[in-house]
Amino acid sequence: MNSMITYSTEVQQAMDNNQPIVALESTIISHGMPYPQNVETARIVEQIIRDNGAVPATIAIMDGKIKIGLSDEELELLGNSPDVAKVSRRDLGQLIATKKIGATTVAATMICAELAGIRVFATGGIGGVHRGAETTMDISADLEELATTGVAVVCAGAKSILDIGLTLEFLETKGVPVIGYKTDKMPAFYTQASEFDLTFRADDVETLAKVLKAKWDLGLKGGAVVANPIPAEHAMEESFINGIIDQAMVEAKENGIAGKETTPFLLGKVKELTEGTSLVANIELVKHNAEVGAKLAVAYNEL
Ligand code: PSU
Ligand code: MN
Repeated sequence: MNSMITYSTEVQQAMDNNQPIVALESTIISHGMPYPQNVETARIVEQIIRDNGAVPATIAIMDGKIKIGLSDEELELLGNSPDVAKVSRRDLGQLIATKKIGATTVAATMICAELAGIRVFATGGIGGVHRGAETTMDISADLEELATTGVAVVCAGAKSILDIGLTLEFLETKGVPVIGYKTDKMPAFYTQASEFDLTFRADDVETLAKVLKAKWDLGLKGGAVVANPIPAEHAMEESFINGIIDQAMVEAKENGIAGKETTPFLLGKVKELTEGTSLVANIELVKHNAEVGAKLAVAYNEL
């Protein structure tokens, strides 16, 4: 057992009993949503996973260790302290060596989940190719991780703060399956569909589980995106949210925002400009992904 990893009692018991486990990221708590909704959502999401037959494993870096499964106090600490680092693949060694507190992105959560033997991970949205990446070269490390690390990420697609078309091109080049769950189109986070077609659709979690197992049994490295649209009743009006996103992009440029600050800045601006309605949509889609993630983990565990 790797001495840099520690498990909560709940996750350790699930592992000992070969129960299905769903990984959860912590950047969505520290940098993706405001306090206190972030911590409340994290707790609700964990409970949804339990209610659907799996065990939640929220992942973060603390005290020089990768923590798989967090206590209530640890969730609170992540959600309500100003100096939590956003940790992607690049930052993992640094955070462990310096014993600082770090919240894992999709990329870093995938790495930690794979180390722990967890195959299914649920979140809100993945990072991607940013608009204007042809000059900024801002491409999220999440995409490279999906190409490398064997974890399935259940998400509501990618936000249109990103270039969704280029994100899909990048994933195709890297051989990452993007599977539409009950949809033929790539979802766009706040809306159920973007203009982009997917190449495969699954209408039940058993099919999803079989596709993942076949890929991994072939020895193909890398993960997969399970693209699960926001429930219709919580979806936002497309022209409204896209107008807001355009305005947030202008403000990011005016403020000279770059690098790892870009995604948190845009998420915060969108929330501010929509007076919080985007936050409600965000919370609802994460809850839906947790439910599908738990059902997928159960189905995968039974194969
Ligand atoms: N998209 C969201 N909410 C989030 C993130 C993305 O809708 O909280 C976070 C995730 O942790 C994701 C990270 O892995 O932002 C991507 O950041 P970057 O673009 O800097 O790679
Ligand atoms: Mn970036």
